[in-house]
Amino acid sequence: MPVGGLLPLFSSPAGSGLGGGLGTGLGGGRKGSGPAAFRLTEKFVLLLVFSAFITLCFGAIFFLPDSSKLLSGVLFHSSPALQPPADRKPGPGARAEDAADGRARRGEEGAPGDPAAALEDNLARIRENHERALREAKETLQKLPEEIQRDILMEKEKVAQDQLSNRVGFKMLPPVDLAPLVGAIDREPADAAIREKREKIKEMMKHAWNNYKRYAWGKNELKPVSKGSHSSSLFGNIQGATIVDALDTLFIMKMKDEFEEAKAWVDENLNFNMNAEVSVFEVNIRFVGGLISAYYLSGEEIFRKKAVELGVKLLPAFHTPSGIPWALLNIKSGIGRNWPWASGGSSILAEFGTLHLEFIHLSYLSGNPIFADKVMNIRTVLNNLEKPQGLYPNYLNPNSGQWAQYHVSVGGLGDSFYEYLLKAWLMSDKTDLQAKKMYFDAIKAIETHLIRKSRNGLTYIAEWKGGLLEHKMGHLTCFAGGMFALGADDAPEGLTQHYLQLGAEIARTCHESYNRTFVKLGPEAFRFDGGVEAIATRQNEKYYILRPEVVETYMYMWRLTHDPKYRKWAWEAVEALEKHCRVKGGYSGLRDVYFHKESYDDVQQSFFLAETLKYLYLIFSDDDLLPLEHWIFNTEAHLLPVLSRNIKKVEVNEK
Ligand code: DMJ
Repeated sequence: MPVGGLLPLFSSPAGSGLGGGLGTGLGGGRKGSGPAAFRLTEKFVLLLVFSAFITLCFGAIFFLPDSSKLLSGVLFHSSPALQPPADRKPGPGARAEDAADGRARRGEEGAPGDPAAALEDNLARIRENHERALREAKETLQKLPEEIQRDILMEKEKVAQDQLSNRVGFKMLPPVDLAPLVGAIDREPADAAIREKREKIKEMMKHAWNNYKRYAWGKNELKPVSKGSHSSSLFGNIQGATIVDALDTLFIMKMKDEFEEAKAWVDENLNFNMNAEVSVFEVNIRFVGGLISAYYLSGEEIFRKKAVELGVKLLPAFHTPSGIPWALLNIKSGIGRNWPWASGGSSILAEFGTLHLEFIHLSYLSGNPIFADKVMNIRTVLNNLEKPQGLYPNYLNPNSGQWAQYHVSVGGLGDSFYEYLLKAWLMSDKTDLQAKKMYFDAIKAIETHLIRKSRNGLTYIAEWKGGLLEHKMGHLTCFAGGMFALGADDAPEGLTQHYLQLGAEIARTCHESYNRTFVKLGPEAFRFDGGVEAIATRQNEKYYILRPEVVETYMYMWRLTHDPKYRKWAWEAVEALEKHCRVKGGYSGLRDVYFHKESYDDVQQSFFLAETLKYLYLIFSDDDLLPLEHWIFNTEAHLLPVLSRNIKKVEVNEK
């Protein structure tokens, strides 16, 4: 900077001192001639030396790049070890902001260029840095070496994931081999009576879809009685749950126009760029699962692109010390947390244990192993943990990586974790031996500790609380009949028949829970105590919300045994739905299945279209529609093809 540029800073209004002297000297010519007087050239040299000296001093304070260190060393006697780490050092932009911020907090104006204010700002910033460094050093000293290492790893991973989010979805996704997909489109069943029943179920789908379209298009769900839209907080602000959940059902029912309008909506409106806190589990099973399924069935790229985009959004949920994901995630900020009611802020087995199938496919579809790595880490954590009596408790603390409350359930909070162990084995073309072992070990422990027979011979699955049994079975638990039967073929030690039989017994119990109600649809939970069997005794357990688990088990039992009673029971459910849940504006859940007059809950759940109607349709279809050896149903009945061992599973894009 030129010297002249600095001089005005030091001029004195009185005309005295250097500035004044200079003015006098320069303008006044040779006035003084005594020994104390200087000649003009001497004055000029003196002036130059003096101004150079002043410039140097101020330069040291304000303009040298790292003068803060100098000052802090002098003023605060700081040791180099307590300086903020290099990567935390604020950049030039941050300096200006810090200074301005310091000014604001002190309530000063501080015009730019005012040296006193600048010095003040510098000192404030130095003080702040110093205090922060002290704080951080203190925190670091209190941490164990493993914790420090873990923090570094988490930080590194966050950077890697940020890079990934910027990459995936904007680059070409790798080619996918859709050739082995069989049975996505079928022929009409030969039997006319069956064909007619199947047509009826398709008509139910049309009724549900058309009313959703009429009254709630683009929103999450339909209110069929009040004819409006319903939105659950599970999806944050993400919209269109019914559309995405229904896609594959529309496809297999050959509702082509409806599928096309759903696809167009996804293309134009399905949006994940929003400030929304979502349930990672629900968004995964319905949206990621629905999109992947639609992609494999139709081959339309838009579905794959959206699935991968959403998968990337969910990745920050895994930023926990153990890698066990949070239940809730803000998909904009990437901040996660757990349900406040879940045993001291624990993650829930059925939630973090129900990501595996979709995430394995996301890796395959994106060519990036990060998704598979995340769920394989969950697997490793669970496999390494000590299990009480071989059982998996429902709550796990993501910070400590340890179990919380010992509550075990094959219904809500636990259910689909077991389902995904079995299906991971099947979806891997039976190469994932770890999943197989964990599944069969788990169901062995469940059979020993949770499965009981009622006095009149109904087999049920109770809940286990720290060793004590609660003799209650949820509607959700009824899926387990299908699961036992589906895994039976690969059971160890000649147990195939045993597990098939167990599946049949659970199907029978769940059918009884339907049969013992007024509407012939089952309650949310039923009990085997106080002299009752398969009946809900508490008012808050008497509702039915169009859930699929019972017909899901009928579907597997039908496919695996062809026992006609499963078609009969499925048809009973169809008739009950038509009689009691169908309203002009769609299908509604019921508040009390024992009550002689319908009391509607006024919600048409998206899983009614994704699951209940799909399973019913399959029961009245031939087995060549979606053969079980080729397709895996995720827990929302979305279709994931078996990843044949001939497919090279995950190839990294960037190689
Ligand atoms: C569905 O969203 C899924 O089946 C989930 O696994 C459990 N609950 C509902 C249906 O009841």
